[in-house]
Amino acid sequence: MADTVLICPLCEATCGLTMSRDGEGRLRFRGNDDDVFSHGFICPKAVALADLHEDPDRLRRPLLRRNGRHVEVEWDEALAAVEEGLGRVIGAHGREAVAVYAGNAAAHSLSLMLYLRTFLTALGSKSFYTATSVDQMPKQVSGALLFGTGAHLPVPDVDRTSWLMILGANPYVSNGSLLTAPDMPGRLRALRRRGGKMVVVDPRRTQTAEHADEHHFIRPGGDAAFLFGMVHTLFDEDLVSLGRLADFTSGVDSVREVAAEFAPEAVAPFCGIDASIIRRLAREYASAPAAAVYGRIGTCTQEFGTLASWLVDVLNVLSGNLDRAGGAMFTLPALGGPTTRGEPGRGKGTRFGRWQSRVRGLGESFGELPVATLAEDIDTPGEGALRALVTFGGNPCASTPNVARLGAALETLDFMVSVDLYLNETSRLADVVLPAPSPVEQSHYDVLLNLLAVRNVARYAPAALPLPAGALPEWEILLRLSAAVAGEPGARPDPMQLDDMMVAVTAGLAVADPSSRVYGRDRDEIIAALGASRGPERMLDLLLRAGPYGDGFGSVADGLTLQRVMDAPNGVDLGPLQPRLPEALRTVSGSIELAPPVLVADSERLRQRLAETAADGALVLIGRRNLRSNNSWMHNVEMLVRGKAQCTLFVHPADAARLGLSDGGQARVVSRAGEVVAPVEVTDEIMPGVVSLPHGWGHGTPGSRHAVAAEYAGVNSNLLTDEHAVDPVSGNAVLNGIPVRVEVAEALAV
Ligand SMILES: Nc1nc2c(c(=O)[nH]1)N[C@H]1C(S)=C(S)[C@@H](COP(=O)(O)OP(=O)(O)OC[C@H]3O[C@@H](n4cnc5c(=O)[nH]c(N)nc54)[C@H](O)[C@@H]3O)O[C@H]1N2
Ligand SMILES: Nc1nc2c(c(=O)[nH]1)N[C@H]1C(S)=C(S)[C@@H](COP(=O)(O)OP(=O)(O)OC[C@H]3O[C@@H](n4cnc5c(=O)[nH]c(N)nc54)[C@H](O)[C@@H]3O)O[C@H]1N2
Ligand code: SF4
Ligand SMILES: [Mo]
Repeated sequence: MADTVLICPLCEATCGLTMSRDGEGRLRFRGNDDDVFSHGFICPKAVALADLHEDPDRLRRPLLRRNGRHVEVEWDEALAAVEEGLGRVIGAHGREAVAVYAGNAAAHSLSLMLYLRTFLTALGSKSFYTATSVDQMPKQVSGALLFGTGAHLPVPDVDRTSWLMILGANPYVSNGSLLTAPDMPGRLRALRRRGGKMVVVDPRRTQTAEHADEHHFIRPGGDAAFLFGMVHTLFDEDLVSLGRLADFTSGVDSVREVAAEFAPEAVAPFCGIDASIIRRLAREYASAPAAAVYGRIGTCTQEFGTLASWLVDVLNVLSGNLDRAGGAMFTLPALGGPTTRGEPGRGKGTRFGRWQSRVRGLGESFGELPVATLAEDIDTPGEGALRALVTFGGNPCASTPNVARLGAALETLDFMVSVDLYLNETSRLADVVLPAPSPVEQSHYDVLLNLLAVRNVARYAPAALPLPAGALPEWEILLRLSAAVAGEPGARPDPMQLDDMMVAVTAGLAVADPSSRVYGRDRDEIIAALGASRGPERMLDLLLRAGPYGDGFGSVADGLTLQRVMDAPNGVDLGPLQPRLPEALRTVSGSIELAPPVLVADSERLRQRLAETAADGALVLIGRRNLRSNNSWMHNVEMLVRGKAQCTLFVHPADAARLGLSDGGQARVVSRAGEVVAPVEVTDEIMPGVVSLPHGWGHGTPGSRHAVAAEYAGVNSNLLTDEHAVDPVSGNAVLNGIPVRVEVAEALAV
């Protein structure tokens, strides 16, 4: 059999793969050397796709809960149960009583990327939650405020930069995030080989830090203060130099005023980095030919998440590095996106807080509510309590703060549906579980991640294996679910007509958009040209052809169509990132609004905290990621979990000595929300006063189907994180810097 080419859907790196069979017929995945973007790079997770595909625990049939047990049923029966169950809740409590949670797979599954919207529209509930609010919501909020585009953010141009500062990210392990770049380790090595410098700021000396020129421990939550110290230095030492950005940037003076309160000498005790180091880094950064500051999970999922995310961009603007080669740049994606639609250089801006969460009153952002409020909006009795939940490709009982409360709340729901590959800690609680096909049975195009890639590329891969009998493609599952909740009982729409409607709406928007390559054309002519075949490919073809490189349905010779992209199985390289400002801006003013009032105001919260330093003996918890893991969901693959235990508590030797903890012994970790007992790993790679536990573990809960994962269960670190702790601007959960007490767990000590 000839090798089949595919694109890895597991993480943001989007590596090209090949699939073949060995002599015994077993699947084998390798890096695709000819891929225009990844050039053969691969990590252990992609090798494990074979085992994931063959995993007997992976769901293949719809499940219905009867007498507390999940039994396999036919699709029609499962979908009828959904229509009845959700219909019952909607009839009694209204549409808002049905909540939706979309997990990480919503950024990786082509079907979810294109069809989740259809389901949300059909359902018509504002009770929508995603993994974004335990992840990058602060970055999206600050991006929307500064540039007018929440989903399309500047990306550090790692391939051309000469000075890169990484805060709260570990791309040697995560392979990059909000930064799509296959082989981040190789790209970072290349940066140093060409004489560039890499600085890592992290409470842990990570694998990435080991490969950096400099690493500085920072106190968890200290980033906004530290970055303010750098901003202050730029003004103080006359190093601000916006270059061409000055023509379309407002608010510089306000930033100068706010930063005046944050001299390096004032922030140093709070963030734990010496003032002299902060000043030196600011000078180095300002004098580098091309430099970028990049922050990720550690700067987002913390107390000052939006401030820190904002200040990353503030630095890139003040130093003139935004929108220049080697700085931080916007992509020009083939499908288009928020920066390619509408009037170039100007937009409507983003309104936040159009509705609020029920109990705590936290505002929505981009149409979703903070998931940290989901449990209380279910378990607080009274008017408006949530009564049903639909989850897509997520595991909130593993990944959101205070999972004990959420799990208990989900057990009280009237009805729950999950679409997933597994019966995990969350879907085990669902009344109906619908199996998404294996990743290798799904076609792929990175609709979202190409917005954030270090190169403009267009790559499509058809499903590597056909769907087995009795399986439904995920887009069809979504259409059938949509039809089950749209309209009224007895008058539901036809699922496939919903697909036609979606294409018609998108085509209508495209012909009305002056920036589109089909502007002014006849909508029905466009729809007819797409053909009648349903599914994601038709939508992809439409978006590609109307997009910035598109053929405009015949108006641009050699423009892209889906067929042209398919004809290049190794991908179409559209070149390195190009400067796009001010045209890519979508703010109301048409300028970079560098000093959004809400962030200037939030700076005061930080200023008031500067006087605080860690009390003697106080400990805070942070997370970490493992190379052979993917959040909560690849632990049922033996080759990824065997060997040295991954779910251990990192403790600094000084703290271990003080607390009487020993390497290999057990520790009890206690927070406001809960407690866990985990094996201790004593290591000086973690900062004193900080302990670290990875998230996504704690398997083997009753009713889940995870034979392997249950053997390597680990503990769920989100038993410790606190649902009350959120970044107030974005509502994002605080998952790092959790105050904890740690003690020897006598009973379990080895
Ligand atoms: N303490 C702590 N908590 C964290 C984090 C942290 O750093 N620390 N990180 C946070 C982050 S960044 C994230 S993104 C979240 C992740 O939070 P979630 O998205 O809730 O969790 P995942 O484990 O990524 O779950 C993904 C699910 O999608 C399923 N899946 C995979 N492919 C498909 C598919 O094609 N279709 C469907 N329908 N399902 C599929 C998998 O089986 C799995 O159950 O966790 C967050 N939680
Ligand atoms: N192998 C693997 N790859 C993955 C995933 C996975 O689970 N496993 N998950 C994927 C997902 S969903 C995402 S979002 C990305 C995330 O990608 P990254 O952000 O690169 O991932 P992390 O390894 O969580 O890195 C966060 C870092 O922040 C540090 N940190 C914690 N608190 C603070 C703080 O207050 N300040 C600073 N400066 N640093 C802090 C931690 O020590 C850690 O090193 O990874 C993706 N890739
Ligand atoms: S780095 Fe990510 S995209 Fe690349 S092979 Fe590994 S899991 Fe797949
Ligand atoms: Mo994430």
